[in-house]
Amino acid sequence: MSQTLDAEPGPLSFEIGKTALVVIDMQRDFLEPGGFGETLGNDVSLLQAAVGPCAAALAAARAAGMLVIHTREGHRPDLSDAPPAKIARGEPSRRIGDPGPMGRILVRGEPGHDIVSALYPAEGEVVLDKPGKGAFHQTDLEQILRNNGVDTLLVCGVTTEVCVHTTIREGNDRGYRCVAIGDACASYFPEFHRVGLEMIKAQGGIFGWVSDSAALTRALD
Ligand code: TIU
Repeated sequence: MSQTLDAEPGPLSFEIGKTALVVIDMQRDFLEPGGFGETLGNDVSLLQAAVGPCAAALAAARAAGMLVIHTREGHRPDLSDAPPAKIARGEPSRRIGDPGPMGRILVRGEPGHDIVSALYPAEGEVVLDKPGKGAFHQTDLEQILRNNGVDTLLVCGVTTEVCVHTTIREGNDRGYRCVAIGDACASYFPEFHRVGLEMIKAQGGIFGWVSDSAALTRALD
């Protein structure tokens, strides 16, 4: 049985069993003070806007029995998978791997690398660690999606124009139908959030669709 999701540039028909909700990087390092997002000079409070809508999308997906995948951006403790060009970004005394109030910045296993408590993964949900911005880069995401027969990705999380965009672009090029759940995404730059969503759905949906958490909840009801 298929469901219909109200989206732009047009409605999308999808099957729950062939769809995954992908929650991108809702980590303390991006959403809470003292983490990677703040070291880059950002006002992290702006990302709070996505928490409620992400929780609604998660609740709807869980109730429907949909595959849920949480991603986390971060690096091995020895930083062997962190490109020097990436480490060089940000305030010199608080770069990737440096100590901070939530442990070493953007390092796997540290408190800041963990997902915020409001959106914590449930038992059995996939948690995917990724070293880059896109969720397909150097991860087993494609294998997981193939094994589960997935053809459609509902993508939410942070930030809209960085990791959400990169993942949607990567997914689109791999043949997945990608939908940004717009209100469940957020950016440190409200303008980039707005324009980022516009970019996805322009030109007849050049690399995806844009919907919202209320439409997703209606579609799965
Ligand atoms: N800085 C910024 O906007 N984003 C990132 O570095 N990572 C993600 O988007 N997750």
